[in-house]
Amino acid sequence: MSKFGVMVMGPAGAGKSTFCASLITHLQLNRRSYFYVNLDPAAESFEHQPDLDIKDLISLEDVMDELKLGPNGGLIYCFEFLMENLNFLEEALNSLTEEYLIIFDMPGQIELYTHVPILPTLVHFLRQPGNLDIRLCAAYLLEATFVVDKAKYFAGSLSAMSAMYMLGLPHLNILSKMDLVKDAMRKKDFKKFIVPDTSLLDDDPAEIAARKAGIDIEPQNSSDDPKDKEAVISGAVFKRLNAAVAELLERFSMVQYLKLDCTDEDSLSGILSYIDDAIQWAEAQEPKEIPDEEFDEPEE
Ligand SMILES: Nc1nc2c(ncn2[C@@H]2O[C@H](COP(=O)(O)OP(=O)(O)OP(=O)(O)O)[C@@H](O)[C@H]2O)c(=O)[nH]1
Ligand SMILES: [Mg+2]
Repeated sequence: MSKFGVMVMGPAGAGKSTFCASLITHLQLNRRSYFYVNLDPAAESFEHQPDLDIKDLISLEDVMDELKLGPNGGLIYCFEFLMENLNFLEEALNSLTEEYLIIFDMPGQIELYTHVPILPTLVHFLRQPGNLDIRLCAAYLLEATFVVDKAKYFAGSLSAMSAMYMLGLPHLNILSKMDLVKDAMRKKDFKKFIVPDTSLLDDDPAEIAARKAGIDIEPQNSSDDPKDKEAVISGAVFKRLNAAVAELLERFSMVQYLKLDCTDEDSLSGILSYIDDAIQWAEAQEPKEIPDEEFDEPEE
């Protein structure tokens, strides 16, 4: 019997826990079963109480106090500890049926998604056939406000792609907090950010004018002095770096975004159907018996 789950990931403050809470409220309204797993050892308050909380295994505060670690080192320690105690997850999740959507609320430390090999091990454990056998997908959240700063937007898109490669899961990229940009940006302008590509860099008026005039904008740090090479990247070099990242994203055509507005039921319902599709949840459901009263004629 398969189980089904979604791992909600993304940088700090991207809106992961808020999305988990809204998704749970939406599932409740639609009479669907869920199991909420908090894997952020620093998370304190929740709109919906987790069904399983990593803090019952290990808390970041204790780790930082006792081992004199900082928050990031402490988090890595907590995850290494979880890896040594995977029965904590196994015991809680083992009896869940295919009706349940298991929602993993992840921490926001970006290093967890990019440079430590802990998450691939965790994902492998959760998906392993014959063991928990969870059909899992990733929901990677990035704040929609990032589109205001293109460098930030491309860097965020690159981190989403990095998580996608590292985990090898069916992967949804989601621009969260859409309510914050809805009024500030025209729909047509925002549409360009749904699939990152190099044309997004075309609308710098100075650059367009320079290109039209056939002028090559020279990098500011073009000297051979090693001290200059160490200097902060800026000006044309920075633009070229952004263009290279944009080209990379475009060439692989791997990143595309869905829009999320947690205050809008239709938006949540749309995201949930993408999750369901990615893990093929509907296909595994037993046809349910409809209670007789639902067939009753409405009273005049
Ligand atoms: N306007 C708006 N604010 C949001 C939305 N989602 C989250 N926020 C706010 O953004 C902040 C961070 O939200 P969280 O849901 O805690 O983000 P997170 O990704 O879980 O954060 P960490 O777990 O600390 O990495 C909070 O102040 C939320 O109220 C949203 O859809 N719209
Ligand atoms: Mg959170």
